[in-house]
Amino acid sequence: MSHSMRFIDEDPAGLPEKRVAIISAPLANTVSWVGGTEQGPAALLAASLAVEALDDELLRETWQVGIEVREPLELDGLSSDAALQRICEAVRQELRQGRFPVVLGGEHTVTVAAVAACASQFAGLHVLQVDAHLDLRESYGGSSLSHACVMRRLHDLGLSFTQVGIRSFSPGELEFLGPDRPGVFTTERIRRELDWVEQVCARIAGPVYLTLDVDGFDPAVMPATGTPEPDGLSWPQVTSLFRALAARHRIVGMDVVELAPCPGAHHAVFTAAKILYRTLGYIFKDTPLPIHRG
Ligand SMILES: [Mn+2]
Repeated sequence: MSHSMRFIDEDPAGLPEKRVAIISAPLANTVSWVGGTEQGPAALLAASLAVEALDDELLRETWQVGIEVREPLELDGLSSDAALQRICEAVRQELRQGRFPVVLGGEHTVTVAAVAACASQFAGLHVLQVDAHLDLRESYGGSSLSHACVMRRLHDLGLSFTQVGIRSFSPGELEFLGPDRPGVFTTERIRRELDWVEQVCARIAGPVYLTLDVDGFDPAVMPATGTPEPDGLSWPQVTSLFRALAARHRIVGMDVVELAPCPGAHHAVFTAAKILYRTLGYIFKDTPLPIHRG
């Protein structure tokens, strides 16, 4: 698939400000089951061309905040360490220019690099993870930089985090968290505790980094991922979380990871593109837009 240099089928070139940079990081070094995440960024960008430029909830043309798509990072043949360094540097560059970085995976490991870049700029960074999995393993498949270890690596960096949509974990991960797990919102807990969105927001004090592993969604909504776990989050659940989060907290960076396009499920890549557009809409909800059209 050729790489679209646009997100949403509108040309940002003439806009006075470019506030968002989309960085494709098609890393796929530690796939556990079904592969294809290296095709995720190109598929999401291609699908975005079919997403309506007028956001149907916000009634705003969010693309006018200025969303630029970068050339995909060249990660082929690199070790995970070297790939993460490249991603981290790319995110740093955008932050230096005051841009909001969006990283498209690729496997979830890319988050380690993006968060490290954001954490060096924003003190007290909290990470909000939407995911079916805790990703708290010390190592997995012989690698400490496996997608299954992402949140453990962020813990090693001393960052606080909250995990939403969880429904798959190992005994060792539970042991690591201990008996009380206030920061883990399983889908079962979300059903029981109706104020879960409020609870998630109340855990966060400072700036937030948002990492969306698409397998947090229910597989009916999002089949295009390596390990589709049943009983996942719905579109309204995810949007209500992101809406509240953006209204109450400063989101300083985000990623969409683990998208693995599969034949016959083009609704899934469309959904991934649309949730990114909607989330940017929430984040830049109060930014004045330069163009008014009837
Ligand atoms: Mn996951």
